This record gives sequence, structure tokens and C-alpha cells, in this order.
Amino acid sequence: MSEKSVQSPLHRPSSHESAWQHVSGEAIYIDDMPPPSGMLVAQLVVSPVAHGRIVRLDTTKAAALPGVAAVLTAQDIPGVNDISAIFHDEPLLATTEVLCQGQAVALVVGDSYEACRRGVSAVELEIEALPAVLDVPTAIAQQSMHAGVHVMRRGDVDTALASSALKLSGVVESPDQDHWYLETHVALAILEENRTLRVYSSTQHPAEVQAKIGEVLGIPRADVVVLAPRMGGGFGGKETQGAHFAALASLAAWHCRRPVKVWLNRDQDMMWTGKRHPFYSTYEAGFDTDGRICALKVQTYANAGWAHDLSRAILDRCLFHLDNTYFIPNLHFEGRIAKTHLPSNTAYRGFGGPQGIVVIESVLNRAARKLGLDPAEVRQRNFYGEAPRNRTPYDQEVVDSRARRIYDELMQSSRYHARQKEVADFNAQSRWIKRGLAFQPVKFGISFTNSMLNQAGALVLIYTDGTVQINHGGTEMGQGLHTKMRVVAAHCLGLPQERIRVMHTATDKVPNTAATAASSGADLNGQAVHEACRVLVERLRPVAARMLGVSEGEQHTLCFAGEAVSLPNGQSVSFSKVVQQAYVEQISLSATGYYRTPDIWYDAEQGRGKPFHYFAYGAAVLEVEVNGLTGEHRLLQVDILHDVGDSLIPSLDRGQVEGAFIQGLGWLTCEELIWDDKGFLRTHSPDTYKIPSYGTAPVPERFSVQLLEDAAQAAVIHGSKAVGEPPFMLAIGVMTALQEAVLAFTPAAAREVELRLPCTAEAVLRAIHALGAP
Ligand code: MTE
Ligand code: LUZ
Ligand code: MOS
Repeated sequence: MSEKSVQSPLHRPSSHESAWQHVSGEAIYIDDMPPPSGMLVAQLVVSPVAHGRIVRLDTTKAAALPGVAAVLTAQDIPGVNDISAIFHDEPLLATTEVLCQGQAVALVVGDSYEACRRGVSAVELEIEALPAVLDVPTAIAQQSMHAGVHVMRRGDVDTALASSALKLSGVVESPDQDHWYLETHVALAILEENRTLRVYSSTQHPAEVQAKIGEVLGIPRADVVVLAPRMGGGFGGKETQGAHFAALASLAAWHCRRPVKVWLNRDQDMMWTGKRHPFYSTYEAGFDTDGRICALKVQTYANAGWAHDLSRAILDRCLFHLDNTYFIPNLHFEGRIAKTHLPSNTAYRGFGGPQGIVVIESVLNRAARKLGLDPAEVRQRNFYGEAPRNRTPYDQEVVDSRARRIYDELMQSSRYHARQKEVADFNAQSRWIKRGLAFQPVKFGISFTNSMLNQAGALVLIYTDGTVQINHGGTEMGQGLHTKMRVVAAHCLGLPQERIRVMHTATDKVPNTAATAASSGADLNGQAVHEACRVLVERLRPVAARMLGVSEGEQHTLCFAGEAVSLPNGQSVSFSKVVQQAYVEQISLSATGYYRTPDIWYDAEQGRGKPFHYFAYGAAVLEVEVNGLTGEHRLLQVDILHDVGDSLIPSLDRGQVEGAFIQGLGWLTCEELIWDDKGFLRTHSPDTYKIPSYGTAPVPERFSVQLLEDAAQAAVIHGSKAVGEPPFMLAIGVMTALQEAVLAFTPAAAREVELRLPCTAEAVLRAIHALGAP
């Protein structure tokens, strides 16, 4: 029987399980929760300098102010003063040294935000400023590096470079990006009886928040329950960094014996929390005259900020994506982590992948233009193919590459070649306005590259009225994970979605979970939910068989669908009757499910392994129009063909593709973080930091998103594929399209263009002027 049966909601459009609450305003985010009786709030005292020594910290006057309940410093931490995810290099509250502006030094707890702010002003903090390192070139010069070097190599890169027909070298710098989730960081900690801490946290990683609270307070994890009801967006910004605010709220609740909420306003969130890592990469590349890459040497540096956070894994994923969809026979990739005095940069959709892909795409653009070839054609010629052109730089075999199929279908459907001619014709007759067309493929590795993290659990409860609650380890941040999990359970149990509730994520339901990240939330938790439901179906099957008078040998013909258990002849009994009978027969109606991704590994010393369970693919064709007098652009048309396998819920996946792509456009065109030479962020609110919005560039005027058909993925839940991050990188095509348009302003069609990222109007105008045009 086809999975897409009449009664199952699987592989069909569905609205987001919270859509109605989102739209009506009834969805409760943590800051919306009715304050528990006696609740206090808090404000942080932070470092005003990027680097300095704490000379004096006196909280006496602040603590004596009316309305101030406590002023907490590092000395008030009963356990370990560390909030880092991995490297133990991130004090919760600074002690002797501050390493970025906005680093937390003390916490003022009080009856109201006003009282807390008065308290912050009354804290006497003297800091002796020290020299600060803010960018990668300075960090290299001063050898300011965090631990960790990652190397991948294959073939003889120097010989291959020397004998290449075309040699290129250069620098690619990619910018940082604020997450701009609609809900800023927030946590509410409630101390309950018998020293139990119940903490509501806006986090993608409740298990880590629980662990960190335990360490900071010096209490066992079993005394801490972390709940993550829903997030108003995470985008990676809450993969580790939610722990900080949850631990501060917990510390304050512990001290004051009252509920405490810690919430950042937009400016604080933008100034104090980590961003996407800017990367600085140098390269040497060699090509043959047909535009095939022969050799690539890359030195890349992640600008990590003051602490490690996830920088090592982010650097790794950058290296894992320097190839994108292209086979590179000879290579040497080397990555390092620069230590600077910026807020500690963190996970952000793509997780180093975009920063890697931007490098190879820049190189391919230059090669194509030097050789007088179409950049799309050069990309196609370099696609992975048959052995031996099917091994990644880390030696994973590329099986079932869908890049070529997507290329063929999208070139057709977008009329790429015809439109290339139309663009040339337009440019020939238009002096001040020029257009550019680009093709951008993506291949993105799915799995946490730390293989251990690829595990998930679920707990499914059936009640005797036939309704169901499911719990799983993933968190809902708007991406639709809960909706997907509900569909997986509905399909397996044969119930309509309305009979199933997805409960708030909580560490006392499913323990020791991974972060909801790496786009793998549905892959991992979907298998766990399916497994728990399958166990329950197998328990209910004999009960239904007895009720229908079916022999043990015929049990397997029973079908769970349409809220009933049926025989092929149509005879059936309702699901709730079966459940009631199971209860009478004293059969357990709850089960756990567990999943780990099989057969993945990576040897970082050797730079070899199979880190990814599979790859997600997609491609975009983008057409831009540039105004040569202002540098502004319009995105006239975007056609995307994306591979989400056999989508669990196509309507949600389409939303993910659109959202990721537009967030990528923001990174590359309009979002610009400006740090002054003191390491202070000058653009910390929406009046100076522009994210994409409807009706203006970079949002495309015509936008078509198609999901690849007949694309079931083996060994993934119901043939689906991860979708959250991969389409972000399709936006990199806007860089190529803008470069093409800029080049069109020169009469002699110059072959080199310098266009820095992000491609703001100023950057585009500078690039045009640098070519001596218009
Ligand atoms: N979509 C929404 N609406 N909000 C988000 O915060 N985060 C993205 C992506 N899509 C995000 C989102 C990121 S960074 C990841 S890793 C995935 O969702 C995580 O969820 P998944 O694994 O369930 O796809
Ligand atoms: N987090 C992580 C991630 O810890 N490892 C990863 O590989 C990853 N990839 C994407 C996003 N978050
Ligand atoms: Mo996403 S960067 O993996 O949270």
C-alpha cells in the first residue's frame, strides 16, 4: 500500500500545529506567561569595553536600593562558574578579566525593570581597558587563536597548481549576521518544593541548559526540569546561548527563593549575544581551459569572538562544504579559529556551510569569467560524477547525487539559456540599469558532524479515550517540527491529527537529548516517535485481533487507519475500543522510542570519514536588476528547485525553503553589522540593521519554489529529507548575479569584479565605480 493513503496526513499539506495560536496571538511565549506569585526580574551589568581588567566591583550601594532584591556576582555562584558548551572557557559572570563588550559581570535582581536599571547604574565597576583584537588579520598577526586546527588533503596540490592552465589566488571575506529571532533570549526559573528547579527556557537545547544549571548551582541534573514550550525563532542562536540566561535566572531564583525572569530587550540581545561567524579565507586555485578545477588550496579562519562556543564544529562544517557540489581532485584545506574580543559567535543556519560555499563559488565565478565561459556551465562541468569523481575532500562517497538532475530540470523550467540572451539584449539597450542572471546549486551534509550527537528519543502515551500525547526530544522554533512529529504518529497509529497532541519539550519526558539543530530534528525525532508508535501498535494488534476474531497468523493483515483497526474485508473495530480493551487486559499504553543514525563516523586527525548520513540538494536561478546610479538592486525573479525527499509535509517544507533563502539573501545583501574600533556594535536595532521585509529588495518580485518530484530518500523517516538549513545557501547566487550585472556596466565587458559582502547598495556602487563605470 502506498504511504500516501487516503486517510493518512503523511506527505500532504498541513498547517503548522500552532498556526492558529500564532495568528490569533494566543500562543504563549515565555515572556507572555502570567508571572508566578512573587516573581522578580533582572538586568545585567556588562563590560563596557572589549577587553579589560576588572579593577574594582562594588555592589553595596546597588544592593541597598529600594526594589533591588539582590546583586549577584561570580562570588555568589555555588557551583562552577562556567557556561561553555564544550571548552570550559566561558565564565557565567566575569571575575578578573573581561573579553568582550557586553560580557556579563553582575546581575541585579529586583521587583521591576526600573528598580533593576537603577541598581545597574549604582554598581561601581572600574575596568582598566586593554588592547582589543577585533578582526582576523589582526588575530593572525598577533597569533590570537583558540585551540583547534582542521586539515583535509588529497593528491598533490602544489604540482597540480603549478601545471594548471589558469591559476587564481585571492581572499574571500564573509560577513557576520544577527539571528533576529522575533523572540529575544528569555528564561523563567521557579524554585519548587524540595529544591526542585523548574526552568522555562527559550532554547534549542533543553538538556544542555539543564546540565549547565546543575553545574552552576552544584546540584544534580535530576533536581532540574527544563521546559522549552516554543521559541519565536532560534536559527542557531539558541543552540548554546540560551543556557546563559537560564543559568542566571536559576542562580537568582536559588538566592532569592523567588521566581526570577531574565529577558533581554532587542538592543541588549543584539549587542551581547553571538552571531554568525565572519570568515576570512585565502585561496589558490588551478583550472584547465574547460573550466574544470584541478587544484584548490584554502586557508580559512573563523572569527570566533572571545570563547570557543561551537566554533570548532562550525569551522569543521565550513571545511566540509568548501567542495559544495563539485569534485576537486587535488586539495589542501586548512582551518583555524581566531580569538577576538567580540561576543562569542555561535551557530547560525548553515553552521559554517555558507561560509565555505561562498569561497568555492567566488573562485568558480572568477575562473568562468577569465576563461570566457558561462558561470553556470562551469559549475555543471565540475559536478560530482562517476568514480573516481565521486569522493568528497574527506573521502565520503557521493551516492545518488541529485545535482545534475536538478540542474537539468531547473535550466529547462527557468528558461535559463533563453533568459541569458534576454538579459544581454536588455543590457545592450539600457544604460543606467543592468541585469544579471545566475545559477546556484547546493549540496549540504545532513548529520551532526560530531557523530555521537545523532540520537533521539520519544515518549508516546495513549489514553483510554483513544487520544494520544507525544513527547520527543526536539524543540519547536517555528520550523514545524511538532507538526511533522504529529503526522508521523498519526500515520503509524492510524489516527487523525486532531486526536494527537504534541506536548511541550521537557527534560523530564525525554532525557539527554541533542540540540534541535543541524536540520536533523525531524529525521532523528521522527524515527524515535515512529518507533514508540510502532511498539504500541504491536501491543494493540493482538487485542484487536481477538476482538475481531482473527487468528494469530492473520494478525499482520490488520490495518491501523481511519481511527480504527480493520481487516482487508472491511470489518473493523474503533481505535478507542481497542485501547479500552487493552486497558482491561492490563496492557501498557505508553512506550518510548529511540533512534541513532547508523554507520557514520569521522576521523578528524586523518580528515577522513563518513560524517554525513546523506546530502540534501537544491538549486536556484536568480535574476537581479542593478541601478548604476544608486547601487540599489531589485530581485526580479527567483526559481528554486529543492530536494526534500518525499516531504513529510510539503506546505511546511516550502515555507522552510522560502524562509531560509530569504534569510540567506539578508546575509548577503542588506544585513550589515558595524562594529566600531572599540568593539562596540553600532547597529543594534532595526533602525540601523536591515533584515529582509516584504515589498522591498531583497525579497524576490517573482518567486517560484518547486520541490523535486520522485525523490524518496532511503533510510530516512518515510523517505523525507532535512530542509531547515540547506536552502539558505541557494541565496549565494545573488552574489554571482550582482557581479554579472556590475560587469555589464563596462563597455568592454571586464572580466574581474571586486564586490565585497554583504552586497549593500554602497558595495555595489563601489564595485561599479572601481570598474570606471558607468
Ligand atoms: N525555521 C523557523 N521558522 N525558525 C527557526 O528558528 N531554525 C533553522 C531551521 N528553520 C529555524 C527554522 C535552523 S538553524 C535549523 S538547524 C532547523 O530549522 C532546526 O529544526 P529542524 O531540525 O527541525 O529542521
Ligand atoms: N551543531 C552541531 C550543528 O553541534 N554540529 C553540527 O554539525 C551542526 N550542524 C549544523 C547546525 N548545528
Ligand atoms: Mo541550526 S544553525 O543547526 O540551529
